[in-house]
Amino acid sequence: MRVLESPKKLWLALPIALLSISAMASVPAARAAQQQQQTPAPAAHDMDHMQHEHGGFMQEGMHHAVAKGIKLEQQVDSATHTITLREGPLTLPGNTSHMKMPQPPDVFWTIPLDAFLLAYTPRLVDANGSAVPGIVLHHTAFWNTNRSDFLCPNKEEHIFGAGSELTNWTEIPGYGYRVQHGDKIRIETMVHNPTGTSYDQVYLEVKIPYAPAADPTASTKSVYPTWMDVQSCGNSGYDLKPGNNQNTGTVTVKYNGILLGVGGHMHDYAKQIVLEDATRKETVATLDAKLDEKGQLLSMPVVTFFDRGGYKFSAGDLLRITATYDNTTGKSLPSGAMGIVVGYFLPADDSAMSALRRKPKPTARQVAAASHDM
Ligand SMILES: [Cu+2]
Repeated sequence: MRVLESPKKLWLALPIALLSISAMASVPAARAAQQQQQTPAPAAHDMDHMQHEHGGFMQEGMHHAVAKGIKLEQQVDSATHTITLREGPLTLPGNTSHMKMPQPPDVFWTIPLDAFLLAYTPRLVDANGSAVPGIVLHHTAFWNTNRSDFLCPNKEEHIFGAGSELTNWTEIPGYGYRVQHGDKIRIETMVHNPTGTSYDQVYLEVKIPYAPAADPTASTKSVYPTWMDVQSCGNSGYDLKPGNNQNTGTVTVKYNGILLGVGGHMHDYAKQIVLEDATRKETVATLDAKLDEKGQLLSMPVVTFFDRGGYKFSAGDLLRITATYDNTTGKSLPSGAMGIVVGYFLPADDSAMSALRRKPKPTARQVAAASHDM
């Protein structure tokens, strides 16, 4: 087992670690962690009402003003096999919390071709193309609305996420995430600006290299992002009481396959997250948070299972996730915590995963017609 340190708010540090291993390098590109205080979100009961709609993450149900004029554009470069997405423009006045900031509405990316998505490189730029600091990105999350998550079918398939660290989901040679022409990817982005500098006309740009699925020379294997959450299949955010907090969730794997490796996603005051295969009575990984002296999260480790050919999951295995926090603020922190072990799953039989494709929803007109018939 191999343990690597990775940056804070790591939506998936794993690809970095996997790449560094495949490149035979022993030290990942550790990044200077950003000292961003997590802004407590509103109480969980405020967040319930839209969650079941589309398996939301942390944004839905909060009473944000909606930013106007936000568009998503995509550029497909078929010579280099790269898609560039641009979401914006965003106006970000200084010293504005995520609750006060008008937030972009969800935008939808229509997949232009049958392909494997290989990597994601996010960055923030202004209208002149100059870099804007990542600290203004609270998070962005990509969800495939045409597929169900393999661990939590009540949710859309969560395929990518990034926070202020602008984590680069590096390509893992030989692996990719298969999409079909016309798939609709919902992009949920939340911004804030804890700095004293205002930014205008900001765009979130994500570069996504792809491999066309029709390429007969390609031998890309499908991997599935795996979000093992202490909240089981519910909304990921939860409250912290003052002092010690230990929360446990479970989820059942319904497919045979292997886990290639895991990273962790937690917030400030985190101590540890543990993934167990309760059926096998084995600890899969123990990830200890690294904090600064104020309790702010600096990094979570990444563990890979290459040396043993992946960690084997059997259909029916019950996974248990346990997150511990020590909230030293003396106050309760509503929705202040998350505890997610994030990895990549390689199923033994990829065709079994086709069952996760969702049936097309009836259009509004069909719904209206049906209700008139009744
Ligand atoms: Cu989080």
